Amino acid sequence: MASIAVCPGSFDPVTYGHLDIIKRGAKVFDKVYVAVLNNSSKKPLFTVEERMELLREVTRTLENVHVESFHGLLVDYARSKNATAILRGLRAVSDFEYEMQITSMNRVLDKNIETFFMMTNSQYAFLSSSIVKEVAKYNGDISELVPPVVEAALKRKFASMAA
Ligand code: COD
Repeated sequence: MASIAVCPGSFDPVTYGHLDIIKRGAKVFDKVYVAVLNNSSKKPLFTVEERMELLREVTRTLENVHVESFHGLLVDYARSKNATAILRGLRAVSDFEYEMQITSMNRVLDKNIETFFMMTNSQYAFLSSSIVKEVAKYNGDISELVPPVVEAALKRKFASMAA
């Protein structure tokens, strides 16, 4: 039976930290669905379509990685893909409490879906989409934090907001 994992997140936008987890996950699982949360209660910088497009561009060479969006419960989406694993990244102790909460909740909702954590590559331990947006907003150098296509999209987004 093929091992199928879902790697869920907001990805607003995708960073080298996310990409590191996705690439490593793609070596472990037969198929990885990168699933962008479509949640109208949040106010993201990029639309779901824009976030998916950026993810597709940066994962283009990974044949077993598929980018989709989902709404509602993650476990329902995972079941719809026949996934038995949820893949998450862990940066620091500060991530732990939140991750423990959602992992425990998901386990209550579906005990057949296991969550797997990968420690971030130490060079990306400080990296988050929020920090990237903050630096990009004030024209700081983000070239080591996000792929070039994401850097360009951020520049365009902030330029259009300033216009
Ligand atoms: N290095 C390594 N990993 C990283 C880095 C980094 N620098 N930055 C982020 N990551 C990892 C995160 O730990 C995460 O695993 C993944 O990349 C995505 O990150 P984000 O920040 O985009 O994702 P979140 O935390 O916003 O995702 C939240 C979910 C979408 C998983 C959650 O809200 C959800 O499941 N919602 C659906 C509703 C539901 O089912 N609720 C019940 C369970 S609470």
